[in-house]
Amino acid sequence: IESSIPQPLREKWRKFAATEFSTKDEFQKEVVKHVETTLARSLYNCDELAAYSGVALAFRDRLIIDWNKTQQAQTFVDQKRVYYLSLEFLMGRTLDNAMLNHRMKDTAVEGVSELGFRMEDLIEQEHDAALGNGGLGRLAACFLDSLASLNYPAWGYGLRYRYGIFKQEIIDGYQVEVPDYWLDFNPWEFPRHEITVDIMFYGYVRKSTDENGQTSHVWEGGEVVQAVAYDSPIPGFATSTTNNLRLWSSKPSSGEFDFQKFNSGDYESSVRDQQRAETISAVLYPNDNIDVGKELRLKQQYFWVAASLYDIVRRFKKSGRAWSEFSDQVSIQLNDTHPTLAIVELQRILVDKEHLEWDEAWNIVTQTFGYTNHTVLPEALEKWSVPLVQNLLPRHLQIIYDTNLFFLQSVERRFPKDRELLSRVSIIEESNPQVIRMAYLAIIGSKKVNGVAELHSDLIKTTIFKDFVTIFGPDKFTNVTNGVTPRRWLHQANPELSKLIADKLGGFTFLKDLTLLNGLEKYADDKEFQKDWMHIKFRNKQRLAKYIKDTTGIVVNPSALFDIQVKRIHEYKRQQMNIFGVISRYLAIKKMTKEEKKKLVPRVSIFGGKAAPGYWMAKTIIRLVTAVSEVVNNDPDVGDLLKVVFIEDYNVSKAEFLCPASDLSEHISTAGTEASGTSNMKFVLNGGLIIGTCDGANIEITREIGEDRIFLFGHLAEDVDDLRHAHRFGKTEMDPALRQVCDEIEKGTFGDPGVFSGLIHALTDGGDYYLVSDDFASYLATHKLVDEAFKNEEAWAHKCIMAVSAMGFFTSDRAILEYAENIWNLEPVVVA
Ligand code: BZD
Repeated sequence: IESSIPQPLREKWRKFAATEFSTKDEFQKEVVKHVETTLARSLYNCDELAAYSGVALAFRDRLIIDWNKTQQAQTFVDQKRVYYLSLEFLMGRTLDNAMLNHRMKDTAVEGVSELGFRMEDLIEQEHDAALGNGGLGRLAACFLDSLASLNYPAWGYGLRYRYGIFKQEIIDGYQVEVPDYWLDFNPWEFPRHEITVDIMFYGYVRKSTDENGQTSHVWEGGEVVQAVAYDSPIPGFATSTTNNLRLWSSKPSSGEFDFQKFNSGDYESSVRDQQRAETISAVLYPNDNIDVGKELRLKQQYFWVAASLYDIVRRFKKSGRAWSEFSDQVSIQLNDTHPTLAIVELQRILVDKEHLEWDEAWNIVTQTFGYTNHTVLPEALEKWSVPLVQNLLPRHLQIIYDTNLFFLQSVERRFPKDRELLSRVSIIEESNPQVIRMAYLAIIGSKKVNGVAELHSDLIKTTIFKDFVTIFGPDKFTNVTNGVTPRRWLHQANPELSKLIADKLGGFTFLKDLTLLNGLEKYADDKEFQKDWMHIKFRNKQRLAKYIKDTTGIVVNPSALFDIQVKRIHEYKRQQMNIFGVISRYLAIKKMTKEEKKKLVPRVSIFGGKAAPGYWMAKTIIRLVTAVSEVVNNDPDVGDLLKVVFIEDYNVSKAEFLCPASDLSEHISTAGTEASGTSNMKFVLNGGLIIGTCDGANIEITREIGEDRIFLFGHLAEDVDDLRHAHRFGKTEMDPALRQVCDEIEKGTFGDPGVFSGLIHALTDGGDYYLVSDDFASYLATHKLVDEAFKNEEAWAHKCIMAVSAMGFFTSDRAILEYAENIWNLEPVVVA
């Protein structure tokens, strides 16, 4: 308030308020101004990077104007805001999205072309913001887009990693990790050096008693690190609403960086202190769906959570409301268990700092949080060792113990004498050392818990969280099926298809109401439309073929069936089954007569994805793919009938040209293991069909688009336990086709078989945990059906069009509306 301009002077300010460019000329003027002044370059010295920067800065100015307006409007109406806490935001590039959301891309394209540049080339200059691993991080990014597009008052909170997910290089067929330093030039972020929070670690807890005899806990004597805010504007599509993504960066707190040491010449130790502080936000952990339990990761979690909560509470306190109104003003969504400490931290603030009674505080806490679960895989469920937490966050451990005590007491009252139940639901697992089950803490501290697809939400209720359904009742547990933003994943990634659809539907309104796609149904039989449709697919495939040629030297035929599996490499996602299937096809081709070959549909099998650096099996899968590609692509018996490609460094901007270029994509996880999957949605939305298991969102996709427009195969989730049991205790024979594949690998057809022995072992003595052998026959048979179907281009086009027309459900707008209505109780704020 003190920093605002006095009332009588404001007219002057308003007179000179910044304005948005709206014509090509105004846009060009802005670009040239930024190149010449902000960048201090000139028309004699303007390469593509400088031109990109000029364009980005011109659009950034527009975003900022809307961003300021939005923040003022949201503060003025003083309604509830939602805060999305996520350790990952996999944003990808910003410029193209900003131009499209502002509906100014055509103007800008023309504008830069007159200045001597091609927009495609400028867009390519931008580094991906890759602060995430995979689906969970990308979901957070899609949700931010939808929140802004639907005018919801929402902030994202995360960490500003200096290094995002590593860059993947393939060297001699193996993955090599290279650091991703992305902050060299990032026009989209604003350092807020004045917005800082001091965060404490370690130390001890002292009990103090005040004059009224009230005791309270004081946590002190620890090490302090400073959090600095960096803000990025998040524009909505065709609206002024521009929300904020606030990422925290760590540095030594002003008291901590020891000037004494520096002054006395002990530079090294003073620099070490600085580095220790900066390490917290230095690097994104590159593991998805595996919990490693490192102290630095816990530090990251607390650092980010504590800074965010301090900020949220500070904003609430400015409103001058009573604490009882906190959860009317604030909803906090926990993206997986990574921010679960926020529950403990809010309780600590309310009890230790604001001196509320425990129960009153706990009521506020449990009305504020929602928890989204993204996995049932036991190895991915976070557990922190008690001694680790005791040392790093001694007061938080006390609060966790008290929370657990009160919770177990209430369970005991309702289910007397059920010791088993108590030990099953305790937040503390009695292992050695004891560990804290973060998911249990998240459930107990939240109002609602949701899974991310129907099957997944059912599974968590009947398996890992079953006891909590008994205790809290079924209404606490709900489903919000994931979605993807059609702005980035259709309009931006596939502009020609978006335009074709808009021509039929009478404009681009479908981008904001995706159910309008059902208007395409009536054109599914239209031969002209089918031709246009397939022609766009062909051009997208040509573009990918060119990329493959340029980056790998492999020549692929754009008329072949493009079969794509791109996602993190994981045994449960079964890329191994895919490459075994490719080998099987290769062996079949080797035996074919000329006549048989003529009838075969040519295929290009495309793989892409990163393996966690410590995940040896995943790395071996990559090595097998590259080994098979070397053999198959150079075998003259095969020619165009089969090509195998591994796309290096799969990321968001590569997904943007891969999704539009698939005929078939693979979503083939062992049933019951993939919580939802979101690339399945992106591929279908872009007019590709999918081969998949009855898992995650595949099931709902099938329900929406119809069974004959998807290639489903394999066992069901309900069969999995029995099948695993049979592998462990019975005598199971390996599927004969898979046996042949293994024999071929062991013969050395793809190089030293020792390299792949782990993969073979997993199928045999390893008990085939992911049921590759059980599903293999049905997988191969289904691929045969795909081949047959692809031969009839009209029927194929019909399927694709019908599928797209039924994809309206899978927009992230629908998901966000469900969160807003069923979990957050959030109303939009329209910005004038
Ligand atoms: O979340 C993914 C699931 O595996 C997908 O099925 C689902 O569609 C998406 C979105 O809900 N989970 C992840 O991506 N998980 C991680 O990346 C992750 C990262 C760190 C620690 C644990 C998991």
